[in-house]
Formats: sequence, C-alpha cells, structure tokens
Amino acid sequence: MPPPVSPSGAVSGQGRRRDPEALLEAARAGDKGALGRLLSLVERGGEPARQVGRLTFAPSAQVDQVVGITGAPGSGKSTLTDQLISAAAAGGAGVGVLAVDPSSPFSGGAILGDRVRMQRHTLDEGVFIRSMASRGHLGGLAAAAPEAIRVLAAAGLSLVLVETVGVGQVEIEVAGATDTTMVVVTPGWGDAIQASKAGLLEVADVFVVNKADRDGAAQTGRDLENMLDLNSSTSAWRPPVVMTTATTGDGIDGLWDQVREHRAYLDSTGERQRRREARLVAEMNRLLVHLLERDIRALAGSDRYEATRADLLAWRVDPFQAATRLLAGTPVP
Ligand SMILES: Nc1nc2c(ncn2[C@@H]2O[C@H](COP(=O)(O)OP(=O)(O)O)[C@@H](O)[C@H]2O)c(=O)[nH]1
Ligand SMILES: [Mg+2]
Repeated sequence: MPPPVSPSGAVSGQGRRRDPEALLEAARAGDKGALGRLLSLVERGGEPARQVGRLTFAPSAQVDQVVGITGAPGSGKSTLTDQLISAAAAGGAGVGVLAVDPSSPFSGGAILGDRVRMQRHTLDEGVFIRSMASRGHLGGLAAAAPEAIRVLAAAGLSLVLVETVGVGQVEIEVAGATDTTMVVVTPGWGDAIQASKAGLLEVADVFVVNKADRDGAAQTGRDLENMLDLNSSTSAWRPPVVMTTATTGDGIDGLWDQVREHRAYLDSTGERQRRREARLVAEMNRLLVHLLERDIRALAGSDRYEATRADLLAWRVDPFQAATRLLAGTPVP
C-alpha cells in the first residue's frame, strides 16, 4: 500500500515517519530520532533494510574514520568511548557511537551500563549513540554493523566509534572491520594473555592499558611491548601501547593523537583504501554464504529434495552426487 500523500504531494504523517528517504533527509538535518529509526530498519532486516542499504550506499557517503574498541567486559571500553567522544567532538567531528552486542536481547544490563557511562553526551549536538543487536538481519551483527556505519555516514557523521561488548568471534569480527582497531586491556598478566589467546593481538592497531591508576599497569605495558617484539608482522605500523585512566581522562589526549596518527598512516600508505575495499568484498562474500544457506534451507522439503533423498536411501546416488545434483538446481523452483 502506498504511503498517505497530502494534497501537496508530500508524504505525510505515518508515511513520512517510515519512509527511508524522508527519514534520511531528516537525519541529515540533525534529527536523531529519524537516524535512530533508520538504524532500527537496518537491524530488523527485510525489504525496508534493503531500501536503506541502497539509499546510503554511495562513495561520497563515507566516514572519515571508523574506530573499533574491543576488549574484555569491564576493561573500561564505554568509559574510554565517552572520553573519546569529547576528544573527537572538540576537534569538530560529528560522532556516531555503535555499541554492538551479539548476545542481546539477553544482556540488556551491559548495554544499560554503557548508556549510563556515555549519557554525558547523549544530548550533545553532533553526537549520536546507539546500541545494536542483530534481530532479523540476514547475516547477523557482522553484516548489520557495516550497513549501520553507512547510515551514520550518510547522515553526515565523520567519526564512528564501534564498541563491542565482549571478546567472542563476532565481536572481534565487528571490531576488526574498522579503519582503526583499539584493543583495551587492564593491569595484570591475565588480560594481555587473554587478549592474545582471543586473537586480539592480530587485529590491534592501538593498544590501550586502561586503569593505569592501578598497580601493574607499567608491567602490562611492557608485556604487550614484548609480545609485539615477538610478532613477526612486517607492517610498517607498530601498534603503540597507550596508558590511560578513563575515569579521570588521563592519557586520553595521547590516545586520541595515536588514533589520528594511525588514520594518517593508513592514508599515506594507501592502506585505508585497501582495507575499505577488502571490507566491502568480505561483506559481499558473507552475504553470499547467507543467501546460499537460505536457498538450501528452502530446498529441504521440496519435491526435488524428496526425490533425491529417496534416490540416496535406495543407494542409487551417493551423498556427493545427491548434494551436487541438488545444488545445480538452486535457486529452488
Ligand atoms: N580505576 C579505574 N576504573 C575504571 C577506569 N575506567 C573504567 N573504570 C571502571 O570500570 C568499570 C567498567 O567500565 P566500563 O566502561 O563499563 O567497561 P566496559 O565493560 O569495557 O565497557 C566501571 O565501574 C568504570 O568506572 C580506570 O581508568 N580506572
Ligand atoms: Mg561497555
């Protein structure tokens, strides 16, 4: 059903509030409610999400820098993010924050805590903070996050901070799909080792030893430097190790400088472009897998599937023949 149209031809009322094009226009004008609704559409998936995806996919609509912030729960990511918003906004950047939580809706508590820690900025002009779960999106959060980042870019924000809630595979995937990945650890051997085990050392562009007000921070910094010495990476960028106390803001300026330094490095080496291209192709490949899985699920129960199954059980075709025969016929009639 077409949206209600006023005599002047403009989409009105309910229609305007749901129409992605009108929402995007409002979001560009600074309407945070409209921006939030666009992100909800992306999260829920389906045709409206596809429409938003097409509208916001443009080479001109790209953020200046996407920064991922990852690390164990409680390491101070949200407190750091709050401080980084201040540092970035002071430089005049419009800032978007996505707090990504694969385990939602069951861990509302963590997200609520994040909201509280970042609420200083929720009413600031040019700052948009949003927590995200995957809900209905094909491909889950790993697929929804890049689309959400494009929505923020299309709305005119120039810096996006992506905080992930834990250190699972999805979180690392999301945090690593950024221009600059920040890995947060806290004093004590355990954390640095955990980060290493979780594969975080490989994705880190900047290390943060947060809670530097606690004992052992300097040692943790040295541990990380030692791990970096052992790393065989041939990259010209050696991840800096920055000490911060997020609760007081100590070290934040230095951290922000390193984040911008990394941005300059990416640009000067062409690495920024390479990363963005690799990300787009990875996004396509991930969706391809999901679409194929969807086709395969649709195949089960079809006449062709049942016939092939019967042939298999009668030993007329082997499992490999059966699978290739079915696959050759996708998509399912
Ligand atoms: N002592 C100390 N506590 C901190 C520091 N940064 C964060 N915290 C506290 O650590 C707890 C977890 O912080 P939070 O930002 O929610 O961590 P997240 O789970 O990684 O997002 C909160 O109670 C913070 O106040 C710090 O630099 N020093
Ligand atoms: Mg947090």
